[in-house]
Amino acid sequence: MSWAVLLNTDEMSVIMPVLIQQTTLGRKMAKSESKTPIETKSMQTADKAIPMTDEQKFFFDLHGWILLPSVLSTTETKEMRSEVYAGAKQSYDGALQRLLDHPAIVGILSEILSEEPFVRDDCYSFRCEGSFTTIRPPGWSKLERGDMGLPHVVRPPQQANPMRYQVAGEKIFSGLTRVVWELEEVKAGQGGTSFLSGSHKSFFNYGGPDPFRPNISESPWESSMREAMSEYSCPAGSVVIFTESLIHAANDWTNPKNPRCAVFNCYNSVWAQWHKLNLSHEKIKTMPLKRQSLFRGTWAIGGGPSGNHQYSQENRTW
Ligand SMILES: O=C(O)CCC(=O)C(=O)O
Repeated sequence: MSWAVLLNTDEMSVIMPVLIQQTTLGRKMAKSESKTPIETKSMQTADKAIPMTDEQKFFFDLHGWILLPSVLSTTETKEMRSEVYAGAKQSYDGALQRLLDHPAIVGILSEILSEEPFVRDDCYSFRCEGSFTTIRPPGWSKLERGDMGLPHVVRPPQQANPMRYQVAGEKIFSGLTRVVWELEEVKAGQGGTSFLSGSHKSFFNYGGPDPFRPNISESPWESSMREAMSEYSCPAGSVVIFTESLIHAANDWTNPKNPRCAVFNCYNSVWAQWHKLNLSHEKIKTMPLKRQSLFRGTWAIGGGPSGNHQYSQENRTW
């Protein structure tokens, strides 16, 4: 049995290793490669969710993010990367579509965005909010982004709202949650997303003039907060999961060896929505039935005895 080390690294050192079973991930990925679930209409996608471990829960709660290295095989990574380089703007088509409900993230998202009674076989217990891809060549500047690379959150963690990170009854609710698939190698300090670990649970505001502002602009502590931020190194085919209640930022891509090529997918509770979905019914209908359920309507009670389990044109997120 071989093990991969799940590392949260900064430039100089390994902060904390968390073990995941590499053979399990490898076997399941090989299975998904051999099938083409995108073309089938089966209820189930090819693989079974891998449950979140207690160790992953501990570090996700502590830091607000975790990294799962080398989740995708080299072949799978190459295929998905070439789709992004060929112009894919979201992970809604081709091999990239498999990332939406990859077994390595399904167990984790079920744990941090749902409750046990709502976890079912015939639909996912969380929603997909949307997807985008990015290619950042060496020399790419964070100033190209609308937010100019300012550290930000969905809503300041001190404010009560349905997007926020919470823990109650020994249960995580991560709120708006981001899953980043890194399809090229990332080196700490050379342009991956950076995180102010623990800030998702901060009781105090980050010092700007407006407590409702979701970024740290005009905070006199900007440079000390940036210095305290963690970065990660990972091989191509790794995935980073973080709560959007965590202060995080985009950074200049300075790695001369390769561009950043990443897929950013966003998830939420089936009872909450932040982003308006820009995805056609025609596209959703090409997906396996269970994958379609990621885009069903955002509600819990009412709507007939069958409940909110299946996607349809009438029961979709807008
Ligand atoms: O582009 C990045 O590295 C940061 C992404 C980001 O800000 C987000 O996912 O909310």
